[in-house]
Amino acid sequence: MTKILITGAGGQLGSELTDALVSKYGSDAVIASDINEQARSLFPGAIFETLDVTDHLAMKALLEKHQISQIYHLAAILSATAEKKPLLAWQINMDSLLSILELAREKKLEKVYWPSSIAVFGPNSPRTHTPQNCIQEPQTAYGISKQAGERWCNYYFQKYGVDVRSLRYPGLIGYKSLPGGGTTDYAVDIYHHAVRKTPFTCFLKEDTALPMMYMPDAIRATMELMDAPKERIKIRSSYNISSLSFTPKEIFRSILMHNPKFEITYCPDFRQEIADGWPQSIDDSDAVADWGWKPAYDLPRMTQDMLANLTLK
Ligand code: AKB
Repeated sequence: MTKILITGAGGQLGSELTDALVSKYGSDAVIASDINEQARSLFPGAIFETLDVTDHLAMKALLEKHQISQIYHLAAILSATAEKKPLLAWQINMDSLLSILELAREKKLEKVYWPSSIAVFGPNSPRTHTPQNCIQEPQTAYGISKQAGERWCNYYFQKYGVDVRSLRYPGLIGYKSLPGGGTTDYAVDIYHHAVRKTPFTCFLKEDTALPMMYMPDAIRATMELMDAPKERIKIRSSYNISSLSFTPKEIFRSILMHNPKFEITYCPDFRQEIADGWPQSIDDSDAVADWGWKPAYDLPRMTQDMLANLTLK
Protein backbone atom coordinates (compact mmCIF):
# COMPACT_ATOMS: atom_id res chain seq x y z
CA MET A 1 0.00 0.00 0.00
CA THR A 2 1.25 3.51 -0.84
CA LYS A 3 2.19 5.42 2.32
CA ILE A 4 3.52 8.92 1.81
CA LEU A 5 5.61 11.08 4.15
CA ILE A 6 5.69 14.82 3.39
CA THR A 7 8.39 16.89 5.11
CA GLY A 8 7.90 20.65 5.42
CA ALA A 9 4.16 20.10 4.97
CA GLY A 10 3.37 23.45 6.59
CA GLY A 11 5.27 25.42 3.94
CA GLN A 12 4.00 27.18 0.83
CA LEU A 13 4.17 24.13 -1.43
CA GLY A 14 3.61 21.54 1.29
CA SER A 15 0.33 22.92 2.52
CA GLU A 16 -1.21 22.59 -0.96
CA LEU A 17 0.53 19.41 -2.08
CA THR A 18 -0.51 17.63 1.12
CA ASP A 19 -4.17 18.34 0.38
CA ALA A 20 -3.76 17.13 -3.19
CA LEU A 21 -2.08 13.90 -2.06
CA VAL A 22 -4.74 13.30 0.61
CA SER A 23 -7.44 13.73 -2.09
CA LYS A 24 -5.67 11.24 -4.32
CA TYR A 25 -4.53 8.58 -1.84
CA GLY A 26 -6.84 9.12 1.16
CA SER A 27 -6.10 10.53 4.62
CA ASP A 28 -4.75 7.20 5.98
CA ALA A 29 -2.06 7.10 3.30
CA VAL A 30 -0.51 10.53 3.88
CA ILE A 31 1.62 11.59 6.85
CA ALA A 32 2.16 15.35 6.95
CA SER A 33 5.22 16.40 8.97
CA ASP A 34 6.79 19.70 9.90
CA ILE A 35 9.23 21.00 12.48
CA ASN A 36 6.58 23.50 13.49
CA GLU A 37 3.94 21.79 15.64
CA GLN A 38 1.45 24.55 14.77
CA ALA A 39 1.31 23.23 11.20
CA ARG A 40 -0.85 20.40 12.61
CA SER A 41 -3.88 22.69 12.50
CA LEU A 42 -3.55 22.99 8.70
CA PHE A 43 -4.41 19.33 8.26
CA PRO A 44 -7.47 18.46 10.36
CA GLY A 45 -8.31 14.82 9.80
CA ALA A 46 -4.88 13.97 8.38
CA ILE A 47 -2.04 12.23 10.21
CA PHE A 48 0.51 14.78 11.45
CA GLU A 49 3.96 14.24 12.98
CA THR A 50 6.43 16.81 14.28
CA LEU A 51 9.76 16.18 12.54
CA ASP A 52 13.15 17.86 12.43
CA VAL A 53 14.53 16.75 9.07
CA THR A 54 18.14 17.03 10.26
CA ASP A 55 17.45 14.29 12.83
CA HIS A 56 18.29 11.14 10.87
CA LEU A 57 17.20 8.72 13.59
CA ALA A 58 13.86 10.45 14.10
CA MET A 59 13.24 10.31 10.37
CA LYS A 60 14.14 6.63 10.25
CA ALA A 61 11.82 5.88 13.16
CA LEU A 62 8.98 7.71 11.43
CA LEU A 63 9.48 5.74 8.21
CA GLU A 64 9.33 2.51 10.21
CA LYS A 65 6.38 3.56 12.34
CA HIS A 66 4.21 4.38 9.32
CA GLN A 67 5.69 1.86 6.83
CA ILE A 68 6.43 4.73 4.45
CA SER A 69 6.85 3.87 0.75
CA GLN A 70 7.23 7.38 -0.75
CA ILE A 71 8.69 10.65 0.52
CA TYR A 72 8.02 14.19 -0.68
CA HIS A 73 10.92 16.06 0.91
CA LEU A 74 9.84 19.71 0.86
CA ALA A 75 11.48 21.10 4.00
CA ALA A 76 14.04 23.75 2.97
CA ILE A 77 15.33 27.24 3.60
CA LEU A 78 14.59 29.53 0.65
CA SER A 79 16.90 31.96 -1.11
CA ALA A 80 16.53 35.22 0.84
CA THR A 81 16.68 33.56 4.26
CA ALA A 82 19.58 31.39 3.10
CA GLU A 83 21.64 34.48 2.25
CA LYS A 84 21.32 35.54 5.88
CA LYS A 85 22.12 32.08 7.28
CA PRO A 86 24.15 30.24 4.61
CA LEU A 87 25.55 27.50 6.83
CA LEU A 88 22.19 26.72 8.36
CA ALA A 89 20.70 26.62 4.86
CA TRP A 90 23.35 24.14 3.73
CA GLN A 91 22.77 21.98 6.79
CA ILE A 92 19.00 21.93 6.45
CA ASN A 93 18.80 21.70 2.67
CA MET A 94 21.65 19.26 2.14
CA ASP A 95 22.02 17.05 5.23
CA SER A 96 18.31 16.27 5.18
CA LEU A 97 18.36 15.34 1.49
CA LEU A 98 21.32 13.01 1.97
CA SER A 99 19.65 11.47 4.97
CA ILE A 100 16.48 10.81 2.94
CA LEU A 101 18.36 9.42 -0.07
CA GLU A 102 20.24 7.05 2.25
CA LEU A 103 17.01 5.91 3.90
CA ALA A 104 15.39 5.49 0.48
CA ARG A 105 18.28 3.25 -0.56
CA GLU A 106 18.32 1.25 2.67
CA LYS A 107 14.56 0.77 2.84
CA LYS A 108 14.08 0.41 -0.92
CA LEU A 109 11.42 3.11 -1.01
CA GLU A 110 9.21 3.21 -4.11
CA LYS A 111 9.81 6.89 -4.93
CA VAL A 112 11.23 10.14 -3.58
CA TYR A 113 10.29 13.67 -4.64
CA TRP A 114 12.64 16.58 -4.02
CA PRO A 115 12.15 20.15 -5.27
CA SER A 116 14.99 21.97 -6.98
CA SER A 117 14.80 25.54 -8.25
CA ILE A 118 15.71 28.00 -11.00
CA ALA A 119 18.30 29.12 -8.40
CA VAL A 120 20.66 26.42 -9.73
CA PHE A 121 21.40 28.85 -12.56
CA GLY A 122 23.63 31.86 -12.15
CA PRO A 123 24.68 35.07 -13.88
CA ASN A 124 26.72 33.15 -16.47
CA SER A 125 23.77 31.00 -17.58
CA PRO A 126 21.74 32.25 -20.58
CA ARG A 127 19.17 34.63 -19.07
CA THR A 128 16.23 33.92 -21.36
CA HIS A 129 14.82 30.57 -22.39
CA THR A 130 17.48 29.06 -20.12
CA PRO A 131 18.15 25.51 -21.35
CA GLN A 132 18.05 22.35 -19.25
CA ASN A 133 21.79 21.89 -19.64
CA CYS A 134 23.99 24.96 -19.67
CA ILE A 135 26.62 26.60 -17.51
CA GLN A 136 25.41 26.62 -13.89
CA GLU A 137 27.34 28.81 -11.49
CA PRO A 138 24.86 29.73 -8.74
CA GLN A 139 25.95 32.68 -6.60
CA THR A 140 23.59 32.09 -3.69
CA ALA A 141 23.82 29.66 -0.77
CA TYR A 142 20.36 28.36 -1.70
CA GLY A 143 21.35 27.87 -5.35
CA ILE A 144 24.53 26.04 -4.36
CA SER A 145 22.53 23.69 -2.12
CA LYS A 146 20.01 23.00 -4.89
CA GLN A 147 22.74 22.38 -7.46
CA ALA A 148 24.57 19.96 -5.16
CA GLY A 149 21.25 18.32 -4.27
CA GLU A 150 20.54 17.67 -7.94
CA ARG A 151 23.90 15.94 -8.33
CA TRP A 152 23.17 13.73 -5.30
CA CYS A 153 19.73 12.79 -6.65
CA ASN A 154 21.28 11.79 -9.94
CA TYR A 155 24.02 9.87 -8.09
CA TYR A 156 21.56 7.86 -5.98
CA PHE A 157 19.54 6.99 -9.07
CA GLN A 158 22.55 5.96 -11.17
CA LYS A 159 24.39 4.14 -8.42
CA TYR A 160 21.60 2.61 -6.30
CA GLY A 161 18.50 2.85 -8.49
CA VAL A 162 16.66 5.16 -6.04
CA ASP A 163 13.63 6.43 -8.01
CA VAL A 164 14.08 10.10 -7.13
CA ARG A 165 12.30 12.74 -9.22
CA SER A 166 12.61 16.50 -9.16
CA LEU A 167 11.46 19.80 -10.71
CA ARG A 168 13.32 23.09 -10.87
CA TYR A 169 10.46 25.27 -9.66
CA PRO A 170 10.25 28.91 -10.66
CA GLY A 171 8.68 31.33 -8.14
CA LEU A 172 5.48 29.75 -6.83
CA ILE A 173 2.37 31.84 -6.26
CA GLY A 174 -0.56 30.64 -4.17
CA TYR A 175 -3.24 32.11 -1.91
CA LYS A 176 -3.34 29.41 0.76
CA SER A 177 -0.15 30.35 2.62
CA LEU A 178 1.98 33.40 3.27
CA PRO A 179 5.36 33.97 1.62
CA GLY A 180 8.30 32.31 3.40
CA GLY A 181 11.75 33.76 2.72
CA GLY A 182 12.02 33.55 -1.08
CA THR A 183 13.12 36.16 -3.62
CA THR A 184 10.06 35.56 -5.78
CA ASP A 185 7.75 36.08 -2.78
CA TYR A 186 6.97 39.68 -3.74
CA ALA A 187 4.60 38.16 -6.30
CA VAL A 188 2.55 36.58 -3.48
CA ASP A 189 2.70 39.54 -1.14
CA ILE A 190 1.53 42.00 -3.79
CA TYR A 191 -1.86 40.25 -4.02
CA HIS A 192 -2.31 40.37 -0.24
CA HIS A 193 -1.75 44.14 -0.34
CA ALA A 194 -4.13 44.54 -3.28
CA VAL A 195 -6.91 42.74 -1.41
CA ARG A 196 -6.26 44.66 1.81
CA LYS A 197 -6.20 47.84 -0.31
CA THR A 198 -2.85 48.95 1.12
CA PRO A 199 0.00 50.33 -1.05
CA PHE A 200 2.74 47.84 -1.89
CA THR A 201 6.49 48.40 -1.62
CA CYS A 202 8.32 46.04 -3.95
CA PHE A 203 11.84 44.87 -3.02
CA LEU A 204 12.71 44.33 -6.71
CA LYS A 205 13.02 46.88 -9.52
CA GLU A 206 9.98 47.28 -11.75
CA ASP A 207 11.60 45.64 -14.79
CA THR A 208 13.00 42.50 -13.08
CA ALA A 209 11.58 39.58 -15.07
CA LEU A 210 11.52 36.20 -13.31
CA PRO A 211 9.99 32.82 -14.15
CA MET A 212 6.88 32.12 -12.05
CA MET A 213 4.12 29.53 -11.73
CA TYR A 214 0.64 29.51 -10.22
CA MET A 215 0.25 26.89 -7.51
CA PRO A 216 -2.41 24.73 -9.24
CA ASP A 217 0.02 24.30 -12.16
CA ALA A 218 2.88 23.50 -9.75
CA ILE A 219 0.81 20.87 -7.91
CA ARG A 220 -0.33 19.29 -11.16
CA ALA A 221 3.24 19.26 -12.54
CA THR A 222 4.47 17.53 -9.38
CA MET A 223 1.72 14.89 -9.46
CA GLU A 224 2.19 14.28 -13.19
CA LEU A 225 5.94 13.85 -12.79
CA MET A 226 5.44 11.43 -9.89
CA ASP A 227 2.76 9.46 -11.77
CA ALA A 228 4.76 9.15 -14.99
CA PRO A 229 6.07 5.67 -15.79
CA LYS A 230 9.67 5.25 -14.67
CA GLU A 231 11.01 4.84 -18.19
CA ARG A 232 9.65 8.27 -19.17
CA ILE A 233 11.79 10.02 -16.54
CA LYS A 234 15.00 10.58 -18.43
CA ILE A 235 16.39 13.37 -16.25
CA ARG A 236 17.34 12.33 -12.73
CA SER A 237 18.90 15.58 -11.59
CA SER A 238 15.88 17.88 -11.98
CA TYR A 239 13.60 19.01 -14.82
CA ASN A 240 13.37 22.60 -16.05
CA ILE A 241 9.72 23.56 -15.87
CA SER A 242 8.08 26.72 -17.14
CA SER A 243 4.81 28.58 -17.05
CA LEU A 244 4.84 32.38 -16.66
CA SER A 245 7.47 35.09 -16.80
CA PHE A 246 6.70 38.64 -15.71
CA THR A 247 8.11 41.76 -14.05
CA PRO A 248 6.78 43.56 -10.93
CA LYS A 249 5.41 46.24 -13.25
CA GLU A 250 3.48 43.67 -15.28
CA ILE A 251 1.92 41.94 -12.26
CA PHE A 252 1.03 45.39 -10.87
CA ARG A 253 -0.70 46.28 -14.15
CA SER A 254 -2.65 43.02 -14.12
CA ILE A 255 -3.91 43.90 -10.62
CA LEU A 256 -4.84 47.44 -11.76
CA MET A 257 -7.39 45.88 -14.12
CA HIS A 258 -9.32 44.77 -10.99
CA ASN A 259 -8.29 47.46 -8.51
CA PRO A 260 -7.53 50.71 -10.39
CA LYS A 261 -6.54 52.57 -7.20
CA PHE A 262 -3.82 50.11 -6.18
CA GLU A 263 -0.41 51.76 -5.63
CA ILE A 264 3.15 50.47 -5.85
CA THR A 265 6.59 51.87 -5.06
CA TYR A 266 9.92 50.21 -5.77
CA CYS A 267 12.59 49.96 -3.11
CA PRO A 268 15.12 47.29 -4.18
CA ASP A 269 17.10 45.55 -1.41
CA PHE A 270 19.60 42.66 -1.24
CA ARG A 271 17.12 40.40 -3.04
CA GLN A 272 17.62 42.41 -6.25
CA GLU A 273 21.10 40.94 -6.58
CA ILE A 274 19.72 37.41 -6.14
CA ALA A 275 17.07 38.01 -8.81
CA ASP A 276 19.64 39.54 -11.19
CA GLY A 277 21.57 36.25 -11.16
CA TRP A 278 18.53 34.14 -12.06
CA PRO A 279 16.96 33.36 -15.44
CA GLN A 280 14.14 35.49 -16.81
CA SER A 281 12.46 32.60 -18.60
CA ILE A 282 13.00 28.86 -18.86
CA ASP A 283 13.14 26.32 -21.69
CA ASP A 284 11.19 23.30 -20.46
CA SER A 285 11.16 21.27 -23.68
CA ASP A 286 12.47 18.12 -21.93
CA ALA A 287 9.55 18.12 -19.48
CA VAL A 288 7.17 18.63 -22.41
CA ALA A 289 8.73 15.80 -24.43
CA ASP A 290 9.33 13.27 -21.63
CA TRP A 291 6.12 13.41 -19.58
CA GLY A 292 3.84 15.84 -21.43
CA TRP A 293 4.06 18.98 -19.27
CA LYS A 294 1.67 21.81 -20.24
CA PRO A 295 0.86 24.80 -18.00
CA ALA A 296 -2.71 26.09 -17.80
CA TYR A 297 -2.50 29.58 -16.25
CA ASP A 298 -1.45 32.89 -17.77
CA LEU A 299 -0.95 36.13 -15.79
CA PRO A 300 -4.50 37.57 -16.19
CA ARG A 301 -6.10 34.25 -15.20
CA MET A 302 -3.79 33.85 -12.18
CA THR A 303 -4.48 37.43 -11.04
CA GLN A 304 -8.23 36.95 -11.28
CA ASP A 305 -8.07 33.70 -9.32
CA MET A 306 -5.67 35.01 -6.65
CA LEU A 307 -7.75 38.13 -6.01
CA ALA A 308 -11.02 36.20 -5.92
CA ASN A 309 -9.69 33.60 -3.47
CA LEU A 310 -7.88 36.06 -1.21
CA THR A 311 -11.01 38.21 -1.04
CA LEU A 312 -13.03 35.15 0.02
CA LYS A 313 -10.44 34.35 2.72
C1 AKB B 1 12.91 31.54 -3.87
O1 AKB B 1 12.60 32.67 -4.29
O2 AKB B 1 13.84 31.33 -3.08
C2 AKB B 1 12.13 30.36 -4.37
C3 AKB B 1 12.76 29.74 -5.58
C4 AKB B 1 12.71 30.44 -6.88
O3 AKB B 1 13.27 28.68 -5.50
N1 AKB B 1 10.79 30.74 -4.65
